[in-house]
Amino acid sequence: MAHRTLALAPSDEDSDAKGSFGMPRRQFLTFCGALAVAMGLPRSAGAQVATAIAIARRPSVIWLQFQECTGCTESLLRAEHPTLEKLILDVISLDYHETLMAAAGHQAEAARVAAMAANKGKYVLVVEGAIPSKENGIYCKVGGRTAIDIVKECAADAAAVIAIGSCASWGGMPSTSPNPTGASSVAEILGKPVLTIPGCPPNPYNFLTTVVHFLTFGKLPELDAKGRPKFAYGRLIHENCERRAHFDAGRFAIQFGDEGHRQGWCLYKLGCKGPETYANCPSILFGDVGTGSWPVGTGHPCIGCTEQGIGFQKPIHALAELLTVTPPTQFARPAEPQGVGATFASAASVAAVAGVAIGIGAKIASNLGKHEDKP
Ligand code: FSX
Ligand code: SF4
Ligand code: F3S
Repeated sequence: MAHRTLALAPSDEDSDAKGSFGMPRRQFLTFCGALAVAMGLPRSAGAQVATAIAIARRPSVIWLQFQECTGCTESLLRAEHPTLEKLILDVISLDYHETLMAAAGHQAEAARVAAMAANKGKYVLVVEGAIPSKENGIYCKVGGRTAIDIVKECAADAAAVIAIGSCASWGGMPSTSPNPTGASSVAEILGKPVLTIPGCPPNPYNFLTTVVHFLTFGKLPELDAKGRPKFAYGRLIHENCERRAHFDAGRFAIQFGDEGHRQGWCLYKLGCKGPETYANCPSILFGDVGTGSWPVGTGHPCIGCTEQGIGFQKPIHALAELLTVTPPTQFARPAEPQGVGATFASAASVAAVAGVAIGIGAKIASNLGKHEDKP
């Protein structure tokens, strides 16, 4: 895959963003309509989104990496279809990114300082990875300076701060007990809330949609109490899951590889944390490889990677807390064969919820040109 060459040219001098990203105009407009729907707006707002993307100055982005596995960056760039990373790298001007930039050592540090000076008060700071706070932060240093120093310096003149991935959002895997380095979230280090896009790794569409919202409306999207965009984290996975009808009908896989597992039944009894995890994974899918491309879709229980206190904390086999369960008015017999006997209530709710939500994912994926559409 060809990466964009990182440059320090002022972001508003680049004309790449004025095109329609290699898509025919009509396909681009349809794609923007899908992005608008993903933001919780009417599809008709797609025209406004398209105009904003086409004429907006690409915001300068300073992307820092600390205690992490680079999975956030990988998920952004490893989409099979080239359009996704092209879109992301065309709507932002990625002016500092240690993994992707050609510069190294002092040159790289100079690039960061120069980009921040050139875009003072206007750049978006994206932080990937947790920040160690024990022993004055000595467990993570870049260029001889602690991650604490760097993130504070970079946040001071940023227009917006985005914590990408669970590590930056709430500490993630590095913060699990006994947390020897004192791994902390960006918000904890800065002492103020920031926008968070949790997930290990996070879904790149949620980053793209957040940036597009910023470009279209000049402000960040509406957030929940944990700093997460409501358009992406406003509903439980359990509400959008394509296996929900099996949950409501009492059809569960009990062991990996058993008949229920092979039939695609609900994974709740294998420890699926979908009932207590807020994320849109089943709706927007991962990797542009088609339907079922998300953890539960592949037959693995959701581990709640977006949720503090659940992902990497709660054992995979432990049963999820059922946060919102509205029982259907009638239940199918647990022994009912797959696809037969689902209740009217469960079938209707799955049709309504999954139809809309999965439709968005399918639409986005198909608009990127590679997807076997659901019937
Ligand atoms: Fe890795 Fe990112 Fe997980 Fe963390 O994603 S995929 S450990 S959330 O910071 O690189
Ligand atoms: Fe889907 Fe998991 Fe809920 Fe079952 S428990 S319906 S697999 S999210
Ligand atoms: Fe994570 Fe669960 Fe989604 S494990 S990727 S929140 S399905």
